[in-house]
Amino acid sequence: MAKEPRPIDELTIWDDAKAMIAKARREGVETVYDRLDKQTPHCKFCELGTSCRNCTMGPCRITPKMPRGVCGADADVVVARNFGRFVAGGAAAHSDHGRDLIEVLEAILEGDAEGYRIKDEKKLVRIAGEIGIKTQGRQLRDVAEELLERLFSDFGSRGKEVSFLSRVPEVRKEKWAKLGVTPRGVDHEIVEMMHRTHMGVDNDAPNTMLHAARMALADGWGGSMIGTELSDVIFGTPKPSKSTANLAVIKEDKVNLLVHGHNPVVSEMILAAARDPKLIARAKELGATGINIAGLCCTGNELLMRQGIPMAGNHLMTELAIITGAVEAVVVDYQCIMPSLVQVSSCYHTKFIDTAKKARFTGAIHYDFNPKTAQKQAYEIVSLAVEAFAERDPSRVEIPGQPVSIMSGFSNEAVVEALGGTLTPLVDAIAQGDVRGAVGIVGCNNPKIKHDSLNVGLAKELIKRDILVLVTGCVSSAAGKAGLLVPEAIEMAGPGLKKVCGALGIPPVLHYGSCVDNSRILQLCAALANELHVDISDLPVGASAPEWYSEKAASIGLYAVASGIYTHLGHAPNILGSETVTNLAVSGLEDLVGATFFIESDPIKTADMFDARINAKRQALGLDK
Ligand code: XCC
Ligand code: SF4
Repeated sequence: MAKEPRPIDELTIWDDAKAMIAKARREGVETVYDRLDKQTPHCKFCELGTSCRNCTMGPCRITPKMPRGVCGADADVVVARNFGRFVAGGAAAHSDHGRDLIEVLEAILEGDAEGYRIKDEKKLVRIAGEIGIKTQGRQLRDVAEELLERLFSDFGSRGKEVSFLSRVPEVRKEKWAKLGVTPRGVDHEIVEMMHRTHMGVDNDAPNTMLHAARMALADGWGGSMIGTELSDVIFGTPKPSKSTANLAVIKEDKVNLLVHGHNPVVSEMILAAARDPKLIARAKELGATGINIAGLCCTGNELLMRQGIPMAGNHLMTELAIITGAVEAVVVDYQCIMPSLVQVSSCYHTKFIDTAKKARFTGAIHYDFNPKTAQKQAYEIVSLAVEAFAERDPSRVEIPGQPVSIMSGFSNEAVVEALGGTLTPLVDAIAQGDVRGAVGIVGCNNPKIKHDSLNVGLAKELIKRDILVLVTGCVSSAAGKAGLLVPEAIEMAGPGLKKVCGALGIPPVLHYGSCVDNSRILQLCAALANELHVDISDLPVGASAPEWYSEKAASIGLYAVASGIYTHLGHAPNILGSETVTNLAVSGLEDLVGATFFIESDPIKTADMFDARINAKRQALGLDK
């Protein structure tokens, strides 16, 4: 018997989304919500993490009656192995993205990347210096070449620790060394996790979990940090700028091209091509007034941070954006791109174009994008979008609402500049209690959770309590649409935050970038801890992924906790089938790394938890009596 679809009001908090879900239902276009209905109830063993497919003596399911798999693995071992591989997927995704940027830098240095250049030379020299490369009196090229070698070697297995550990407070590094979780090399830790989780290798759940932490640290302080830093070097370090968000950034009178995925290497070129006068002239010939590039997910965040492009939406808006009927092309790189977008595109005139050899979509138009030919390829792709404008069916176009203003571009460099050159004013504001603490709200959407209800609910609740909020990834669009990313949002903040942000002319919720840019938050925490001569776990800070869905989010959560940051998840990962693993995650890690996870699905209660934690940390630092 077919289930009744859930009422639209229960699915999302946004009017633009509701209008498009209704349109999808009218037009018979299947969305993520329809498929979730068909997939539920989910397999209980998989939900608990107690099913194992790691060998062909199984698959096995662990139950009270069958407490061990064929090989003898119990629930703890099976859950830990599954979670370890889950986090490995996330760490690999971020880090492989980071490596792609090293390869672009290499191509630039080899003169093989027309259209790309080193935009922020100062930053290149600065980060080289930070990881111990001699910079004084040397040519930029020599420094860049050595940096390249060092970062490539961060992926290998010969290092004692990844380079950016130079940023970590000494006390933290000592803790990691004592636990044996100092991340050595990105590929090293991921390969070792695959090894450990093979049948008959690591059969002690806490030991597997500690390695998961080590691997996640290799992501946060390695792969992701490299991704962020080199994106800044190549495309420029973000500075605050204004833009707009929601589906109304799609323009009825323009050729609309959406960039989706994570890596700015493709989308930066697309944006440059869209400014080509010949293509604009052709768009006008076909009756459009111009070419509009808008963003989805983290590629969107990358371009919003550096180029100020408008944001069409986050994860759960990606299908709905196409359903407006006004999108000529979706150009994707990799990660978080639902394969369903090919089918949704085929219901309209939308061209779906994939660009990475490692991320192909059956039914898509494929471009084997590479730095050498990027300019020409980008021109061809934008040209495809422009020509598609002629195929648009105006009777099927519906673009809901009005765009909302946002402010973006808060890199640490930009924040330090806004503060007058040092972090001291921020430290003072925290010490005086105007800013009581800070929480990074990060991560995704998940159709099991009312779209953006927790992301927005938690952000609003925290700023009321004078807790500064930093957002990245899909939470940034949510915060933007809720009006939280403009200086005027201080009206929704508590008195202290209102005073500080008001004086600086910044929003109480700062857009800190894409998901790899959570490394910016790590770096900020490390800098604050170093300034105060304490450990990261002593700071009045927290992290949250309220509506997470992805392996990457699990890796982010784990590197945050392992770095000493108290971390909230809106729902539990698939570990509840093991008491050992669950207890370790929600309490046992506190003794080991000075932070834990907590799971809570109510935004007010979540804010209460952060409040209590921040109060305790403030008292321990002697800031409050
Ligand atoms: Fe999650 Fe990363 Fe993806 Fe959005 S895009 S759905 S991982 S928040 Ni970065
Ligand atoms: Fe079953 Fe063990 Fe094989 Fe997993 S590794 S499928 S628990 S026999």
